[in-house]
Amino acid sequence: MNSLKNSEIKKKIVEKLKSCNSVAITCHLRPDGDCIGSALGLMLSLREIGKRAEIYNMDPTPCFLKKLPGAEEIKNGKIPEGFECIVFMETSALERSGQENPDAITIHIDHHRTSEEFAHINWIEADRSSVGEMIFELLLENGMPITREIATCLYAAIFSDTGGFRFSNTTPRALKYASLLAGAGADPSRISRILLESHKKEEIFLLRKILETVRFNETGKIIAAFIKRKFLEELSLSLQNVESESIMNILRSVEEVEVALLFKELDNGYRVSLRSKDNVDVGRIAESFDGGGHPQAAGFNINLPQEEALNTVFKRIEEMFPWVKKLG
Ligand SMILES: [Mn+2]
Repeated sequence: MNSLKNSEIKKKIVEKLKSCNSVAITCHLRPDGDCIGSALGLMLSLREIGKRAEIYNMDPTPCFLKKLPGAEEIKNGKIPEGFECIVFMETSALERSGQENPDAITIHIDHHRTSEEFAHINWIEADRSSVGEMIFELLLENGMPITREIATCLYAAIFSDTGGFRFSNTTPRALKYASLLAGAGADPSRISRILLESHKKEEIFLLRKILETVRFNETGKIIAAFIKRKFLEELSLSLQNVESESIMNILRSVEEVEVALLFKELDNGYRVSLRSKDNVDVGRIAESFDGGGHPQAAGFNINLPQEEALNTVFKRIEEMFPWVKKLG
């Protein structure tokens, strides 16, 4: 029944997009590869059919994603008036876009299970690997253009949210779509170089500093590391330009580890990113701290000094998932 409903929603979305002359797309705050790639893919496809399509994000595009086709055209700031339709790309809630409630037809496309149906049309499917997969399906099923550039952006989106086809959301469907996108001109080797091998020299020195902060809980099943502001200052780096996914992957790569935590120091407290290996639902942990996310990837803010923050989060995870406290 749900899939029938979803296919009707998809039809409605395409009808709406086709009936509007101008479409603005906006991503969630701290945009990642999935929402940027998806927004670009949709923008470029709409332009192919003669629409005025633009992306307006409140937060800047991370450096490594600027190499994706069309990324140089992403605008920073509020969506100006005059767009007939606005697409919210995996923003979960209106607030997570940083935008104000617009006077336009709104569409919300997301794969977060805690997503709110705040738009006129909401297409939310929590079992999707990425919104990249959803946008590809939307274009494919409706005969919308999928050029080499569009395929590149959507492949990058799926690649990004599946951790390079390694996480448990790497479903047969995600792989099938990636294969179709490669067939449409996306270059897997080039895209993985863009997404995984675009580090600046300074980031290697930053990694050395971060690894010196590594801590484990007693059983070694939780690993945590810190990005302190002074590290960034010493290397003239800014947090938004640090590609932290590869740091998370290094933390996650320890055999016993079930949950990896990265504490990024803010003006007040820390932004905590969580990654898991299937057995711990980190989305639930983040929700318990008023954050959000997926079972494998989530985040929240905590306003406590370093040690207190670390102990509070360790304790919460051990309370919610008591087996994490047991050895073996
Ligand atoms: Mn996503």
